Amino acid sequence: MLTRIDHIGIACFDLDKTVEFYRSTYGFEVFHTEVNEEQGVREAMLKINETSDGGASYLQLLEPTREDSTVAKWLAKNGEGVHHIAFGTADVDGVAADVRGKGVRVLYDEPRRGSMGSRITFLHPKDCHGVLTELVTSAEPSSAEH
Ligand code: V0V
Ligand code: CO
Repeated sequence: MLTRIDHIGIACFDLDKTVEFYRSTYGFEVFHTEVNEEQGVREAMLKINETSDGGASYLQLLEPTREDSTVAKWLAKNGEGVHHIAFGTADVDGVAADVRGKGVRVLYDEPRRGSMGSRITFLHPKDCHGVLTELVTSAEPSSAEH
């Protein structure tokens, strides 16, 4: 079961400038930053609100770390903007299996490492009415790295 919008992923050319825009315009502060080499991104998570399932919702600002990354390719084609949405679930394996059974392409055989120690997978945008969709199970609070 999906219980929240975990984050909205926004692709940008310059992470520091984009972080500053969200801080000065709306007052959102950076909750967490990290580099995910496997995904080819440097990211900043801005926490929007905590949710009733014990999780939270974020904006995820993404800057590519290499030319051949998915985000670099997307930016070259589209420019900056909303890149993906991510739904939170306590059971990413179960939801992935369920949607796969409904004919949606799940991009990874097994969930991979996401932000803050989460486990993530993606659904192909062409099977989701044009929206790159991510499924996220957050790390237990004790194992999250801040
Ligand atoms: C591509 N397409 C998209 C899209 N990316 N449509 C909507 N939203 C996107 N973000 C469309 C594209 O316009 C093409 O449509 C078609 O899909 C094939 O795209 P492509 O440019 O040829 O690119 P591919 O096929 O090489 O790669 C597309 C996929 C790739 C979705 C397979 O981006 C991928 O593996 N994404 C998952 C990983 C990822 O995005 N990581 C970065 C975030 P037309 O032109 O043929 O009609 S990392 C993250 O979120 C983390 C770490 C986290 O949350 O913790
Ligand atoms: Co994401």
